[in-house]
Amino acid sequence: MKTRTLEALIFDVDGTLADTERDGHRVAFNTAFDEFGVNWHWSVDIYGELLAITGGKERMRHYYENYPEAQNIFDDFKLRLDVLIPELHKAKTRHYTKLLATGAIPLRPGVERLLQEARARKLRLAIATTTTPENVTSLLEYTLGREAIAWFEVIAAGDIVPAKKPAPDIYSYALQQMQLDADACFAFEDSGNGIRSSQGASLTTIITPNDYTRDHDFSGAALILDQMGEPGQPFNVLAGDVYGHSLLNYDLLQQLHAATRA
Ligand code: XBP
Ligand code: MG
Repeated sequence: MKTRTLEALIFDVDGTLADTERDGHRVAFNTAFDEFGVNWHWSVDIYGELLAITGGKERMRHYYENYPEAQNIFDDFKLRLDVLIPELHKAKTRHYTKLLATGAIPLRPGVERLLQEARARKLRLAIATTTTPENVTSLLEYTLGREAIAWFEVIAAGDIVPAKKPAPDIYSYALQQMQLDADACFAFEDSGNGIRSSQGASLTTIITPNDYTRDHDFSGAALILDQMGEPGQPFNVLAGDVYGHSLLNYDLLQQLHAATRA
């Protein structure tokens, strides 16, 4: 029997805090390809396939190595792949953060409400994501305000660990930085790779899937909700017990945590 109280919430970013992939990352990749004269274009459907590979640099290399149409590219690119992929990725990050600054990508329903409530109830907050650190700080700045970056005592992101999700390393890193055991925390994820990572670090995980991830395997999730819910916009429960609640709030988290300890 575990005895810990709930102390911290650890959030994935892309797909969980905001729907960033289709209209954010994908668009920024395509703009970077255009900027570099690379004749690649990632459609909504192709990008959905490519999301199986986490990390933008890894995703571009995977595309180059596995999609026949990606080979139809200038020779210099093939010779300088190891240099050009990081350069393309830097440009992509520039385009992505510029896009975030326009306010084009809002937080998903209930995210700000839950973060504010967690802060008021003195839960500790952290982030565990494969995306580049400045993408995280930009998203927080342009949705919640610059001061919100400091709400998170750890922002574990990008290349800080060599093995990206689905490896557990990024969650293990966040736990280690916070000096917390997994059973004092919940993880929040939206994808199959994400839950494999969080579960690999022994974290109880709550899933809010999106259009790209709704058919993923979420076996072992504590709860699957279509979204976190707002007053007047309750969540739909896809799996798990919500103890009569209609919003993902502090009380529901406490009840869930007590149930997972029993
Ligand atoms: C997010 C990702 C990221 C972004 C792109 O996965 O896979 O790679 O799509 O970010 P998760 P970068 O939500 O599971 O963390 O281009 O900055 O790598
Ligand atoms: Mg995600």
